[in-house]
Amino acid sequence: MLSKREKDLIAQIWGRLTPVADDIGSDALLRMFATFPGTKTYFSHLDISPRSAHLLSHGKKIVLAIAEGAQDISQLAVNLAPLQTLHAYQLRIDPTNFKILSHCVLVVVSSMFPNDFTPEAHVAFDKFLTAVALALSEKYR
Ligand code: HNI
Repeated sequence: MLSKREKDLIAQIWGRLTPVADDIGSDALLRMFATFPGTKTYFSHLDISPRSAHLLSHGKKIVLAIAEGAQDISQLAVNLAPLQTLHAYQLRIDPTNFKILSHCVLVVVSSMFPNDFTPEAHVAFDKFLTAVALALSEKYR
């Protein structure tokens, strides 16, 4: 459960992240592929080499979807409903991977915005990304 202060912090930081959504998303994906190579199998139809057009555009989509979720965290599951369906029924992504990618996003944000990434912001971000991963996992049962 996020406090009002934590929700405000998240909205504030995300406002700064969206202009560099492709950098954040592509770096998070690269880290996910490097640390959990099995995740690459879902992307065999795309060029996932560093800075490739596919990687940047896919990374941007992911980050913008998370940023949109941050606008109204109380409605996260409702707003992510189309993505829940896509990932569970069409793409058939193992839901464990949502936690992995969320963690990679956290790592990238901390390294790109070290001054904003206070312990308080860290907790708020971690809680929020955990909620995103959980929301995306909801259609699996
Ligand atoms: Ni995910 C497509 C958001 C985790 C594999 N994914 C998308 C799209 C968005 C998105 C947005 C584009 C939908 C569209 O075009 O309509 N993905 C998210 C979010 C997370 C996430 C917010 C969680 C943090 N996706 C993952 C994970 C994997 C994954 C963990 C696999 C390991 N996603 C995919 C694949 C596609 C995809 C594969 C289709 C890519 C394509 O273009 O063909």
